[in-house]
Amino acid sequence: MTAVTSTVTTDAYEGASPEAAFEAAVAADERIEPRDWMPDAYRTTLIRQMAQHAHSEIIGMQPEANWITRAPSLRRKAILMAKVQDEAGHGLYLYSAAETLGTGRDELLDKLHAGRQRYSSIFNYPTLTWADVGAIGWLVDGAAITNQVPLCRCSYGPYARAMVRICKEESFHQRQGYELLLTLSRGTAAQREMAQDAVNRWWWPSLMMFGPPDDASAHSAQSMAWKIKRHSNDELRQRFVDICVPQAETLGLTLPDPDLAWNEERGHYDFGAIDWTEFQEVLKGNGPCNEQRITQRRRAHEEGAWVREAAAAYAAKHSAQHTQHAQTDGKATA
Ligand code: BYC
Repeated sequence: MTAVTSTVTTDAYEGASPEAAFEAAVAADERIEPRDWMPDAYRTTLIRQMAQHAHSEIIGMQPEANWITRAPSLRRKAILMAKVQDEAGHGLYLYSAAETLGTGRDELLDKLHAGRQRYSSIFNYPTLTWADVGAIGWLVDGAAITNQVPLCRCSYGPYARAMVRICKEESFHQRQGYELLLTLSRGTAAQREMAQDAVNRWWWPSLMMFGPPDDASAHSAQSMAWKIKRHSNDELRQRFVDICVPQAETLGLTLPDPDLAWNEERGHYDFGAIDWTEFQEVLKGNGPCNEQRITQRRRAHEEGAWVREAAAAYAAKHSAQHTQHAQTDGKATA
């Protein structure tokens, strides 16, 4: 990964018009910071992508949380709880990063709950067995890392910096999923079958996580020109397939695609056609779990209202005490 070496803001381009300073900073691989001038469409695109990303992190807690009470050992339970908590943390980093663009967290959550902002298609699939926790770690977190490592070089500073920490944690998540599947695949025949079944169900939806094919990707060209995205959806999808095939071999599991074959000429694995109709249906809200996920999210938000109120009351009390102490100290020194 080539690091973005400088965090020089557009202030460095004194004398240039704001537009020219922005273009020059992007061209020079510098980061755009919250107080820098940026085109409205750049801001809107970032809010759209970062909000979708943040929503994915918190909705993504649901399919895995489904297995916390049924984890097969204390060790597995502790690992899974830590992972699900990490996802909540990722959501918080990303909502905070989105707030630097002038949009409040409440507003973003309202849009999610009203169905006006998306979350990743992948979280609309059910976790039917314990092996799904492994398949999510290996494939879903693996796909997420492939997509997110280049986002550490995103032109928008707060998003790029949030991604550095998220990627470190995702890397641990991916490994725990791989290790879980390895244990199952080396276990009894029933465990092995369960691992294979989970991989069969999660493979294609994981490939869809990268978004529509390049020729149908509405935002890619502009996002790449702005260096928000560094690679196209198809490039990253191909990278992911190339990484997964040898890993599946080590696991002793197969990937459910008869067309998967090494292409010497391209230096990549060829793979079969993705069912984009299924993807579009999931995006329209017709996936197996869309209704369940959003209903649960709305309920969690409503049931958490007292926590937000208590936190706000506590903060107000502390701020009042702080002001009172400052006034008392002022009088004492007068
Ligand atoms: N699902 O022009 P395109 C995680 C939409 S969570 C739903 O290619 P773009 C984890 C897209 O929004 C990790 N919608 O878009 C958490 C657009 O619709 P709108 C989640 C999708 O933005 C817990 C339309 O299709 N990762 O790892 O240039 C537990 C056209 O697409 C999807 C991120 O969010 C999809 N899969 O590229 C475990 C990564 N794909 O908005 C794990 C950050 C596309 O015009 N996001 N759409 O109505 C990105 O990198 C980019 O937004 C995408 C799409 C590559 C996803």
